[in-house]
Amino acid sequence: MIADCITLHHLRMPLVSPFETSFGRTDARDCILIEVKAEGLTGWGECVADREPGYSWETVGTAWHILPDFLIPEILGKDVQGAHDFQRRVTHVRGHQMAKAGLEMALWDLQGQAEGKPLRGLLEGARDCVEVGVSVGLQESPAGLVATVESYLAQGYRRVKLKIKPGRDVGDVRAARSAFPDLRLQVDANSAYTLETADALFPLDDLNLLLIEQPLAEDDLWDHAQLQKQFCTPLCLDESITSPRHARQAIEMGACRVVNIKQGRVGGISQALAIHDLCQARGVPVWCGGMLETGVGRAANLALASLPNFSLPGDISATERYYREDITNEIFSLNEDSTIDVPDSPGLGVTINHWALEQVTLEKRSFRETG
Ligand code: OSB
Ligand code: MG
Repeated sequence: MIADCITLHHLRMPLVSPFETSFGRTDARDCILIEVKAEGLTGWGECVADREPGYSWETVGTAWHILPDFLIPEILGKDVQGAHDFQRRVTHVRGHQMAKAGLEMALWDLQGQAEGKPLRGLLEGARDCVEVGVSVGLQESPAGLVATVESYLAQGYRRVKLKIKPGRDVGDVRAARSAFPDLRLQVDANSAYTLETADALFPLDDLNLLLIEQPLAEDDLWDHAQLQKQFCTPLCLDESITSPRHARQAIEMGACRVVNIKQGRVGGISQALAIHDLCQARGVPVWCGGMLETGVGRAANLALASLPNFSLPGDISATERYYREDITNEIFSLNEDSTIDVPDSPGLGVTINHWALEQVTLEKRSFRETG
């Protein structure tokens, strides 16, 4: 398909409650929504880079530079044949996975609309609803954490992830575990420890956790392998896995036993698929991580999570857990069995609420084919 106009929308959306991790606290989430017009259709993608380089070195600012200067020129006015052709055209751009992924998502949306197939169909997803959990940020106190978890359980979530950081780890997790002895519980440190300070996490091994996510630095597969040897609980990597090659090497090295897949972090849905297939072939379970997405990114995550080796619940919560008002007309809600339905309309299966989009747009830039 030949794209004739691409528009970037820089959004800042207020969260229903602040989200705090080991790298910081946020009250409003930034992202770039990417609108691609081609042959009378409009595809949407979400670039999940944040305002600050806390989770990843990519930011709204880096994507706002890389998209217009290097990625958009590779597709505007060119006959791009789907995601693989897109990846081939941008291989000379090193890194910038989130910028690439946002654009690739819009191409999937266009392809699905053109073929009259939902993204789940294009990806050959196996399920029409997927099991999900909720990611709970750092709270004021262990008692506050227990109350927050309780409110999510009341909403129907059956798997909970707790954010931890040095000084707010074993005490918090013990409090949650003793309040909810049978809950499917896991933790995420977002790279807050070193091999030395991770000794503090040893007591977690006795708390029956599904996994411990990204305890060490994002560029440190080797030390994760050393640490995994000291734990019975599976380590899961998030930040460290930015390509199918890293996934393979992490598995071969024993740096993790579970992989968190985020299409944004790995450079697009095509790369997420490759990691899914590789992990499946090696018997490594995967699950779909989240980046507090709008309805656009959430729709993509749900389609991805419908693939067979997504065997653990994803960080894909209902719209109301994040936003009072989303920029899609479709709202995602939690079913009684802690699942969310996968969209089944063509493409991503969501439509934009242009009025809501306008309310949260800080800046907008359009690029047209001039040739
Ligand atoms: O590490 O998984 C993470 C949100 C922003 C950045 C990183 C992470 C997260 C979450 C939230 O844990 C997942 C979600 O509900 O979208
Ligand atoms: Mg994580």
